Amino acid sequence: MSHASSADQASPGTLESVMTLEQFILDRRERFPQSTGAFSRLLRDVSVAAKIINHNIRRAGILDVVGETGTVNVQDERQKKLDEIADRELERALRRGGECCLIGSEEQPDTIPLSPQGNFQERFAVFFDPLDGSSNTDVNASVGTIFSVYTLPEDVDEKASLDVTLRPGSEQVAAGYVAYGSSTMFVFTTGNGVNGFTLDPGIGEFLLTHPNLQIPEARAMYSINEADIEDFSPELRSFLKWLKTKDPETGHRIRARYIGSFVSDFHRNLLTGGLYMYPATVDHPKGKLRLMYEANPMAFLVEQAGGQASTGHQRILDLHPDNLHQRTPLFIGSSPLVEAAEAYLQGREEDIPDLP
Ligand code: P6P
Repeated sequence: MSHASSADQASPGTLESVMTLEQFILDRRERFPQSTGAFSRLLRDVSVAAKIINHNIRRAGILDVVGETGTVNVQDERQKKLDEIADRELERALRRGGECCLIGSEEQPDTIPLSPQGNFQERFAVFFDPLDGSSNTDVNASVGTIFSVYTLPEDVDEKASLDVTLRPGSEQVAAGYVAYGSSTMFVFTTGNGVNGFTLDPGIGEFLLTHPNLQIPEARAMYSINEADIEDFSPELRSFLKWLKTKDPETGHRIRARYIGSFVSDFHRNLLTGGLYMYPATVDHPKGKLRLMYEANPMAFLVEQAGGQASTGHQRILDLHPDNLHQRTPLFIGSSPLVEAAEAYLQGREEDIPDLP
């Protein structure tokens, strides 16, 4: 086996030994062999917005960006100043980049057609939750950005209307999130696995730190708001009882972690193994998470990482969207845990698995 000379071996942690997000995307252009680089530029545009959003979040207490705007969004949720900033920066970056024909945002009532510049070989629609869990910003807890990318049919004009883009999550060409936690991470997939990049604030670059992420099948963590337990069905309560059972052999018992930010809970479960649940409740009879820009992108990611995402009765990526802001019940994470939840919720006692 040949050994690289010491001159070739970069010392660990130096720039020579890591790859930037842009280098990674350019190296992976085989995903779109006919690409004019438009897809690479689209992901670059999202990463630029992520850096600007990160800049604002990290100074929230210093800049006048905490608190509420005094307005409510289309979800009838009180908007945070950082919600508005994140929404504005994503729209600006995608409009300025010129690769995106249409955006759909949690903060906007309808999709917004962006007039494309120049000659397009691919046309992209991007759906996003600009700042998931934004109520956490006032208390210095983690938040995130989620995005979902579709290509538009060739024959659609640049003022694409919404119905052209409302397609099942299985037709996404890319999806990802930014987790603004103890560090800032950009995690995405184009259907060829999941890769994670950590922002080095010193050089302003996302560096590859988590290549080819696969979700462990461990019953490590579960995330659900158990304040709603009186709303849960008997089947869901039976599942939660099973989930919390101490393993008689190892003495292991699953841990509860619920941050109030889907991105943060999802990201931790992706690394440790676990399950995030937001079922139908009295306040949210169709679930709380939005299909187009929360459940679908994370379902694409988790399947690429070897996990599953379900309504409890159906695969998330198979759902046919009716509207931009529709909600769905969501069980997402390690496959054995999602399958066990489905078995309980569907009354299939015979399929209840052994404790993983
Ligand atoms: P609850 C944030 O608003 C969010 O959509 C998710 O990020 C989070 O997991 C959930 O709602 C929290 O909702 O009802 O438990 O406060």
